[in-house]
Amino acid sequence: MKAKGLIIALDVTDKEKALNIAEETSSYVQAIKVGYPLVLSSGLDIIEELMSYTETVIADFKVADIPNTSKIICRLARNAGAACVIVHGFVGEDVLKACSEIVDIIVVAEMSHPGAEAFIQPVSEEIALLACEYARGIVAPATRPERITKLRYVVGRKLLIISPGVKAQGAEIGDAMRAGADFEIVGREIYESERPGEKARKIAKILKKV
Ligand code: BMP
Repeated sequence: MKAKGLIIALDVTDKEKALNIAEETSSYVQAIKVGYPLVLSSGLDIIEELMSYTETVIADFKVADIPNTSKIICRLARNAGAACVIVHGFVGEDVLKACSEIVDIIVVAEMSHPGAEAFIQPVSEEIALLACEYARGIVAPATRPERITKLRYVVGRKLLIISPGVKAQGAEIGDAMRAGADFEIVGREIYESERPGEKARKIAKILKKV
């Protein structure tokens, strides 16, 4: 994954639309993040199809099961072509270890929605510290830039920070990167736009300046 920039969250449920958006935005995004909406509607093979438009597909399966089941999920994603898999950190060290033996993982340290303040935020710094042992990166919330700065302090330069919550969830483009993130994840702002390619181009231009 190239050093910094934009990740598109391709949460559409129509395969043709997904492929069209991937093609239109391919010059401006460093990676495509796919999750349950697209994979459950189009099948796991969509990952390989998307690789015509990007080097890096991130499988956002927010894996949160026992080590054995988590491993099976990671293996399926890796064999389908995913460069890395997003795994929840709160499930503990044995799960992170098991998953990291199969594929590169990115660990959810803290989520971007308001409800995350109740249960995950109080332990997010511990999760980030644990991630340093097993992960390539963490997920941290663009909606709370001060938390990104704190989590960057915890992981140092060792891990990538990828950050969702931009526009549709309230953060402005560039907030997360200014606070210490490497990548901003943008979904609806791009895929619901009339011209996704043009929207991605504009966002990428702003992020480049940051
Ligand atoms: P949007 O820009 O449409 O809000 O999309 C954000 C994407 O990031 C979605 O795929 C969502 O599932 C994901 N995400 C998030 O919004 N907050 C988190 O804390 C973790 C996520 O993976």
